[in-house]
Amino acid sequence: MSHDTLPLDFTELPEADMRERALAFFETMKARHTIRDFSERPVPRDLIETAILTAGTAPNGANHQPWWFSVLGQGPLRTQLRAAAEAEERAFYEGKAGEEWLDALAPLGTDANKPFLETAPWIIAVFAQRRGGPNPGDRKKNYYVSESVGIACGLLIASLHQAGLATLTHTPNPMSFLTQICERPADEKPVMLIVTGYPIEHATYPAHAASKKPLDQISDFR
Ligand code: IYR
Repeated sequence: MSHDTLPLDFTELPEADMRERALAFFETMKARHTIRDFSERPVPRDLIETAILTAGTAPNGANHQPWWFSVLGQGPLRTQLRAAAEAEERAFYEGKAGEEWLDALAPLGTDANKPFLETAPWIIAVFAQRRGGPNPGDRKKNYYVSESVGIACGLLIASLHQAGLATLTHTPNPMSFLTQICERPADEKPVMLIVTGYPIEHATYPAHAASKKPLDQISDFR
């Protein structure tokens, strides 16, 4: 197998510009907060397509791109999705979670009701492919699947936020019902739902989520 190369399109920036851009992106991302009250207002599909294309640029194992994004617009599948997810969530909140987990969630104010699963304009169900490859129809082993899909989800969320949309990651547990609803193969693992749309007017987010750890609590330099 050949290993051809291509010239990298790279323009070095003046240091002041680098700093300004890095800080501007930090400010942009700092303003993102998960919300749970979505407006039903439609959002153009091309914004979702661009976010998925952005996610698809994620670094990943052997460039096998081991992800699938199943997009659910408003409609009957969403009614099914909500019913299935809320059934899981009821079991979770009514005991399966355990006391420690429920205590950790208390400051978020979440419960088993997930109306946004039906009302938000778009939901992206993200799947991880254990097998695949760079080309359609490949059935090769994939590598670093959860790392790759995790990075892709981060880029997807950043793109949606940058486009001016609100986001929510949602992980009903277990999520196997997504395989049926999205008609995905059994060897693909549902990873998370990314809910997106406009926030309702005067939307809020939990104060608990506002505080982010300072640099010295999340890093060291040696
Ligand atoms: N999936 C549940 C519970 C939940 C768990 C965590 I960890 C969160 O950060 C938020 C919620 C739910 O969506 O309610």
